Amino acid sequence: MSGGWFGPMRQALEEAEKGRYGASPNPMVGAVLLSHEGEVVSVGAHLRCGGPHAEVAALAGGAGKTVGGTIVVTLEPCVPSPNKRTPPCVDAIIAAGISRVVIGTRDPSPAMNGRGVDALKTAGVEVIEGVEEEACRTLNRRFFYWVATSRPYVTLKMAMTLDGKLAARGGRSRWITSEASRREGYALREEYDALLVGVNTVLADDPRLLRHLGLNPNPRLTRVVLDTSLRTPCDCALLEKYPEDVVVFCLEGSPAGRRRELERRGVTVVEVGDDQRGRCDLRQVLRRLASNGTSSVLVEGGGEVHWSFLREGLAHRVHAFVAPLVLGGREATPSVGGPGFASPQEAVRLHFVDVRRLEGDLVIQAEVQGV
Ligand code: AOF
Ligand code: ZN
Repeated sequence: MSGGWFGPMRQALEEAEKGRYGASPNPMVGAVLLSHEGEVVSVGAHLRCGGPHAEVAALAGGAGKTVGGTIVVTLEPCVPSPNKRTPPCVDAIIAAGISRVVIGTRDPSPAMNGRGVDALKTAGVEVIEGVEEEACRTLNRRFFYWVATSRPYVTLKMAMTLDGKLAARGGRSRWITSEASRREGYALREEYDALLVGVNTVLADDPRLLRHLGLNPNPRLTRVVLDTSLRTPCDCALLEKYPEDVVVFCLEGSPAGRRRELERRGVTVVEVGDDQRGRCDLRQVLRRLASNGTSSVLVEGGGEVHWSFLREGLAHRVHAFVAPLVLGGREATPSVGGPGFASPQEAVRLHFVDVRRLEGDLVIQAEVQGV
């Protein structure tokens, strides 16, 4: 029976993609409205957090043709809840006289899970579940992970030479990869809620860590520095624009004077415990970010930070740009530093999900196994 809903659900999934840059930390959701006769009447997507939900957008486009119709939606429609920014979709669906709702996957949020389905059934609406469920869950893997663990989904972005170096001996890294690769790297910034670097990257590269492409309706995002002893300079490029979006994590007992200086610039300074190796405890860092609405983090170096995330099992994906260059040098910065593992058996295992050529570079996307 659910086979007949495959086509409209694929269309709803395509619609959902329109929210890729704006929906977060809400999930991406798409909806297709079919008339009583089974014709596609309208479609809708959740384009930006705070904006109309996919079902409401689809219903708005089908005014006058909703009675007795079917709405096909990638995620279970929402019910009233105290923290919501918009009115519940279930009410809008019932008020529009829809007689059937086809759902890709349930909403994992405790406030929603199963309640949308129950409310619709109670109102006499037919509910069909689990159409293209895997694809609907994969689409929002970050949202599902964030809801399940109260930690953000983490991707490591690396721009390296063929011999795995992020920078030459002496620290220079501009530019290793092609312009097209750098542009794809910038596009990633539009998709994640937060960017994160180690203080050594701030000191070596002086990055601004801004969104440059305008793909996301929100030009601002959380920018995070891991800085155990508060060495972030107040005159760094990172603090030139939107310093109030910057969060610096340091160890307890960091210099109070430095803390005050940064806070005067508008920066949020957060003390966390140490990870028993003298660095900030990443679990505390991630929990704190998640509780402030950060569902995904893009880590942009350096090698020591990459190592910490991988060793702790807190990185989920690697997006690597590999340039056809060899820098060599045992002092050049490796893409993953730290002490390393003692044997291949201990190595972090990944699975290549996409490998592409891009203007002379290779782009490799890999998922970390077992996290
Ligand atoms: C839907 N359709 O298109 C989306 C849903 O703050 P609000 O009002 O935007 O509600 C956010 C919650 O609604 C979000 O956490 C998730 O549980 C659900 N998202 N639900 O029926 C949509 N984006
Ligand atoms: Zn909704």
